[in-house]
Amino acid sequence: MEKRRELLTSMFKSNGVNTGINNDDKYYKQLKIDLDNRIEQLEKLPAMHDVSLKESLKEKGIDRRDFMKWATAACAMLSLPGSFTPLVAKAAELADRLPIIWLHMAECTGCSESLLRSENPSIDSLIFDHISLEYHETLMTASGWQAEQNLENAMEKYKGRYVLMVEGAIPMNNHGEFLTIGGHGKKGVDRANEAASDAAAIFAIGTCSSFGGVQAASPNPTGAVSMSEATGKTVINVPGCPPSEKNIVGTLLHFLLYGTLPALDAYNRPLWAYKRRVHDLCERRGHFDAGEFVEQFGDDGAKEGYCLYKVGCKGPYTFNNCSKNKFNQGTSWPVQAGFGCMGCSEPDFWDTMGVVGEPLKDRLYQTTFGGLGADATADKIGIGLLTLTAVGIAAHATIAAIKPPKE
Ligand code: FSX
Ligand code: SF4
Ligand code: F3S
Repeated sequence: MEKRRELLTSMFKSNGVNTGINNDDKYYKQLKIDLDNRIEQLEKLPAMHDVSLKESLKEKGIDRRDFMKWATAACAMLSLPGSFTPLVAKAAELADRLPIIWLHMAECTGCSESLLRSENPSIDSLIFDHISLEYHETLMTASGWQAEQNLENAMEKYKGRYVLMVEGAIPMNNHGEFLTIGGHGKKGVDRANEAASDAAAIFAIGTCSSFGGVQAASPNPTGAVSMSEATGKTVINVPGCPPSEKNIVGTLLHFLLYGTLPALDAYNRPLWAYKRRVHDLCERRGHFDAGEFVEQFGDDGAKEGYCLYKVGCKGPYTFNNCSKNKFNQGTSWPVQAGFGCMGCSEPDFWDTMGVVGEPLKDRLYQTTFGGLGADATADKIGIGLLTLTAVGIAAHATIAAIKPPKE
């Protein structure tokens, strides 16, 4: 046990933030050496499960070929060259070497459901089964006092080495008493701070934990805030209401592989998942460019699969990889299902993205982003902060009427 402890501690020593953006051969050569070393270290740790990932995939009828196909896709998703596929596969197989504590705050549990609710278990959900999940309120069998005891034990046993994943926003009003958890009635804010103080890394899973989400929507009666605001810690945000299973498992895989924080955008979202707008890779984009829009749900344009901008799609303002990776094992995503993006991975989207089913178009949202407004923000972030190609929505004739924010 002591050996495991030492190894984990040395692995978690951050060697700086990996920028992940470098096409240089030398960079990838060095990266390969670093990741090989990291995998070697993980391999030395004792497995936490009796059944290996290979065995549990086999049991569910998933053969090696399918698994390697999945690893190839995961490799591309993490912006790694194809030659890293065996390393990604190995990291997934070693996922049970990393102790994870998963807390629920104020939320709907949709984030966990996103990962676990599929008719046939996906490779992503099987990997989630395979990780060393020391505590997860909705999945563990213990309840009441026993559950609380399990959490205390896990935090003590893996002090400084566990990964903390948090779902849900943290209510601060009434001294935090809008959320109490467990038999001892511990406040959510106290639990969050306690668990955060000894974590090796903190991931906010979902928009609620990342930015406050629906709980923090105006008038925010409970004073709900994000995990980073409640704890003052560096938190990697994996927003989406819910985020896709790919983004949740990808976040874990990235940490398994690198042991460091990923490259982040202005809102602490990993660039490998959130660097592009939903709009950039949308399958209806050709219709947007051609000015072919659904005017109302159920019309001929809807039957033709036209662009959903005029019926409220917020894809041009939203950074996420849904249009590329989709949900439920790549089955579908909101726009494919015929309903526009609601902007669910953006901060304060309930308050800033306007009416569901209506376009932002020339509406002005002066309260967001220092008064720039959401339209200006889409361009500013798209072109400026994240240096995307200059396909700002203002360039498109159909919405050229966007007005600058009023003084
Ligand atoms: Fe929030 Fe996650 Fe939305 Fe729900 O728990 S991001 S309300 S899908 O489930 O936190
Ligand atoms: Fe797709 Fe929405 Fe952009 Fe239209 S506005 S192309 S539906 S993301
Ligand atoms: Fe959310 Fe829009 Fe994707 S609503 S799930 S970011 S398509």
